[in-house]
Amino acid sequence: MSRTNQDDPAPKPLPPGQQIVAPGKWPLIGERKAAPGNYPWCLSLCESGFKTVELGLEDLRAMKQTSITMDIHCVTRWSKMAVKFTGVLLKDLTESVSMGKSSEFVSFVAQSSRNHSTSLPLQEAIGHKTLIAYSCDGQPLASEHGGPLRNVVPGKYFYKSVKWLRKIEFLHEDRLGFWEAESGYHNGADPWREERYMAPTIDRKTAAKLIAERDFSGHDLRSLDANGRDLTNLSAQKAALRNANFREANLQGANFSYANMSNSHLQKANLKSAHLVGTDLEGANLSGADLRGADLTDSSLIGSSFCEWDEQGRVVLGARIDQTTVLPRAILEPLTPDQRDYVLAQYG
Ligand SMILES: Nc1nc2c(c(=O)[nH]1)N[C@H]1C(S)=C(S)[C@@H](COP(=O)(O)O)O[C@H]1N2
Ligand SMILES: [Mo]
Repeated sequence: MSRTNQDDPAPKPLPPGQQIVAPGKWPLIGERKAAPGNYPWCLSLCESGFKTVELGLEDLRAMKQTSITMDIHCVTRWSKMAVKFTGVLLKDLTESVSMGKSSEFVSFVAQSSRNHSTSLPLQEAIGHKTLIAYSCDGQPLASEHGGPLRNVVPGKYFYKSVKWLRKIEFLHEDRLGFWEAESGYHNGADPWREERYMAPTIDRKTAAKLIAERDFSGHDLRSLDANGRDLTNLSAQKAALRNANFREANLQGANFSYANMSNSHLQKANLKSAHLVGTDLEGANLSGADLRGADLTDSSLIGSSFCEWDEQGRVVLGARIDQTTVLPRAILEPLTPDQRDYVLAQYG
């Protein structure tokens, strides 16, 4: 069909597999606050062979100021469109302190108790208009969202944007960031190419053994492929199962308490009477899963899906949920409105 009405606003482009958060919502992801440290805030710029430069917030405010309106895309499938950040472009910053010329990579380091950081090739970071931001939508950046200072990288998953930015290091060789090293997040982070995860880390033999024993508890099995497997009564407490594929698997009575199942694929899985207590299900797809008798108390559901619709808005794949499914109202709050409405409708 051709577009005839010239006044129609162009549809907002959303990368594949993302869903837009409810208006006014901005989920809090990862760390909630900075580690204790020295104030007033300062930003260190380091490059081997050069003297470290320390800049206060006032120094940054005195530099050329730029505002960028960008879309936030979290790897766990939520997007927040058109957020305006204000600060100093990495390009302008490197020029004003004459740093970075002899380096290929840049690492953004947070003031965080786990030494959180992320990195990018320097030219890519500059090309993407990376901004060292101190304000958001005209207000000082809120501390839970990284205030007083964070970097933001338009056109990359949001894990490339570090909260409580304390240090920028210019490097000859790349140094993987926290999520990239700890959780297998893809170092490229291109949302249009769905660069969410690196390849699986476990070898096939180990995976086959654990599947046969039906005991995943405490193991790191990210990106595991268990498509269609019979894993009745599986024991998987506290397992790391990010991006695991459980499509159409039999998981009846399985125990996933406090497991990390973010971005896992659970379409049409049999989850009858499964324990999903305290489970991280952020970005997980539970469309068409059988959740009768399942307990999802205290699970985290930011960016999760329970239903898929066709273009006409008809349900094509909906989770089976009834009075025996334990899904406290409060945990449904971070779902998109259409997902929440679907779930609530199942309770009648
Ligand atoms: N210091 C720090 N920065 C971080 C993280 C974190 O855990 N600690 N998480 C990253 C991830 S995965 C995302 S999606 C965004 C979340 O930012 P928000 O909490 O402001 O939404 O911060 C990124 N930067
Ligand atoms: Mo994220």
